[in-house]
Amino acid sequence: MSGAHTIDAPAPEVKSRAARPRLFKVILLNDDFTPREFVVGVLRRIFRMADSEALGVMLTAHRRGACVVAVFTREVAEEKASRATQRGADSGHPLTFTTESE
Ligand code: TYC
Repeated sequence: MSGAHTIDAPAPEVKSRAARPRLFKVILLNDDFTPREFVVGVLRRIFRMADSEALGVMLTAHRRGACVVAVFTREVAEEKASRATQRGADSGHPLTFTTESE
């Protein structure tokens, strides 16, 4: 109880949530239609990857069905996944990026 001479400590769970925000993975999904070079271009532009890194991520998604691209705070992950997916849609490709809580 709070009185004139006591100060309540913040609840521990509130404190740790603020210090370590939840992280979200951006995941690239394979499809049968988007050209490989287009996928590499999107990874380079939106996720600022080097060519070799983008090629590796694209090939992993192509072979295994999906690949983790990067990890961000929720807001950044959702914004990047949405922009990257929209790039494909703008060019008529079904390219899809999703997000998932870590
Ligand atoms: N599978 C696509 C093709 O053969 C290339 C591709 C790779 C598409 C990865 C999406 O996430 C992807 N043209």
